[in-house]
Amino acid sequence: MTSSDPTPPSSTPANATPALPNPKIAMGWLHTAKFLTTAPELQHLPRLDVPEIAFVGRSNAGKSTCINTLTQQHRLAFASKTPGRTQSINLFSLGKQGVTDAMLADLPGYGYAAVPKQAKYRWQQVMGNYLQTRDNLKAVVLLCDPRLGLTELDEILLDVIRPRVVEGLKFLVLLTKSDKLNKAEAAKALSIVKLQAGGGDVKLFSALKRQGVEEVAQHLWDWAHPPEKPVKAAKAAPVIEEDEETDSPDAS
Ligand SMILES: Nc1nc2c(ncn2[C@@H]2O[C@H](COP(=O)(O)OP(=O)(O)OP(=O)(O)O)[C@@H](O)[C@H]2O)c(=O)[nH]1
Ligand SMILES: [Mg+2]
Repeated sequence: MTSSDPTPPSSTPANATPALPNPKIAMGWLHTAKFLTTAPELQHLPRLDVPEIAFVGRSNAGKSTCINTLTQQHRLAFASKTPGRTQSINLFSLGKQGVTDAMLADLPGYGYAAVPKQAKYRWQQVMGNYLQTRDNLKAVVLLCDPRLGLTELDEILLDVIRPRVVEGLKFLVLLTKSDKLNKAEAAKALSIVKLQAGGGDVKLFSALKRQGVEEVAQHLWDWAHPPEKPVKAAKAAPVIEEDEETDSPDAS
């Protein structure tokens, strides 16, 4: 390409069609969600090889509601006014035509003061273990009530997953219940949490007003369906003439 060439450089091969965002496809795919299993401990979870996307955050942040909104199913995950409603890891399978190609994981929330110390400790262990060792974990969505911002427990969670984020784990912070904020409050919360999240992706989300729903759906789809890496063309083997006297294909 010369400096006068108006075509910008592209990493997409000329003959490949780049995947365009299509929230309808993403929403249709999310609607296929089905309850798979519930597990109180990591060792009770089935080992899976499809990408898993975990929803984590404080109790009452809106994780289960977010899953229900994204999957367009009212009662898939148990949502409740009472904090601590989700007590185990719940898995929901996704995939069209009965072919499972991803999982959503709804995790119990943390930080609810009324939970006995023993249970809190047990849960921290389960969650830490899950986030550090779940092999097929592909992405983490951290839900946070913007009126609280990222709390100390959220920061601890960020520390736990940081090494995996460095290795490619996808990560998104959702500021939930954004319908409870006016524009100025929302903009302020967004910029504060962006700073706290160290430049990570942060979005406003409201199940009530459906803010951010399609955008988040698209993220989930993209994480579960990364573009295939182009297969490098095999280097053509040098042709060796039959009567050529050489014992090395590289000899010239
Ligand atoms: N106004 C408003 N309320 C919401 C929204 N999302 C969730 N809520 C409410 O927040 C409360 C908690 O929601 P859940 O989805 O159960 O929260 P959770 O994070 O799953 O809670 P745990 O399972 O206890 O960890 C419920 O009363 C929801 O109706 C939202 O976008 N807007
Ligand atoms: Mg829940």
